[in-house]
Amino acid sequence: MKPKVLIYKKSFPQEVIDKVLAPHFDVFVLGIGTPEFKEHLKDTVGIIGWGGRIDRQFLEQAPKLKAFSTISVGYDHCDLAAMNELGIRLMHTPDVLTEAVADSALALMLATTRRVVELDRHIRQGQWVKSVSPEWYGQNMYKKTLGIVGMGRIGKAIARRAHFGFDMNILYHSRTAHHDAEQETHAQFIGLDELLQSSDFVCCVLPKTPQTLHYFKQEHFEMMKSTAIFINVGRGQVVKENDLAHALVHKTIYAAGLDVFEVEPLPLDSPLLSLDNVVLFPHASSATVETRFAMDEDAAQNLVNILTKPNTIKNCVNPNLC
Ligand code: 8YV
Repeated sequence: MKPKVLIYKKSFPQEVIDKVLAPHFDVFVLGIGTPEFKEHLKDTVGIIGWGGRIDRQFLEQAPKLKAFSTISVGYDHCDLAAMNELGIRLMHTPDVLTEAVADSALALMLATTRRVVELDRHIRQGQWVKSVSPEWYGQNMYKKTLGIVGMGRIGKAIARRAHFGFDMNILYHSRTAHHDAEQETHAQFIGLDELLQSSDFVCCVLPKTPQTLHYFKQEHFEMMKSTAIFINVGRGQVVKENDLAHALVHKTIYAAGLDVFEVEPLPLDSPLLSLDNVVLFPHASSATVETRFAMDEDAAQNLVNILTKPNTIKNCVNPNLC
């Protein structure tokens, strides 16, 4: 019998299981809340999946667990302190989704500034009865200023698209300066207030951490231009969503394009749902056929590496345990 690995993603590709995992492990694909999953937790050495709350209570049900491999770059659903204490290595997939998420940020920028979804709705409702008049005009994206908050891999990929594709002026705010982005896209490192006041698009790519919780609130939306557009492809809890909805209702800012929300799936009583100047995406920035396959494959390979090769640090969130 080989060591046991659990996967709690129903659509996980069988070919990845066969090729990457099966030579080393007995693999079980099960729903995370099911009694069978709970039973298998008792002797599993590795888990692959995304979502749920991977907290101390969950981890303590898996006394043999050596590694958890999340199918994501973000790991805010995992209790890292508990994992460190229990000696469980946490693996993630930071590289393979960068370009797909950057594409989504640009999609949300274009959709909001050119009002693509709103005008599509008008056509379907039979409101296109004469040539387009100024009430339906959008705003240019070409040569505008983009402020990126959180300049990691994804922020840099967004900057590249905006600079080379749309000749945009790039500003960024981050914990540290990124000279590579400054050289490549002429991005300028500035303070948050100045970024908010000067940008036509403000793009949030921040992860959720204790420091970024409700990072964007009313005072920040009030600093932005009334023509500015707010994009979020980071994490929903980084934004005080009620303050954002208030800013959109009162046209403090022009529009928002959101892939992530404080509560997901977005509750049906969210004020965002009744606003025309918001484009909503269901936490789907990495959701392309190619990227999701690459993430699944990466998560599987990460688990094999950490459990079979000593000193694996690539894609390990807590290399102190390797
Ligand atoms: C999700 C994401 O993980 O990688 C992240 O951090 O937010 C997304 O790519 C994905 O939806 C789940 O597989």
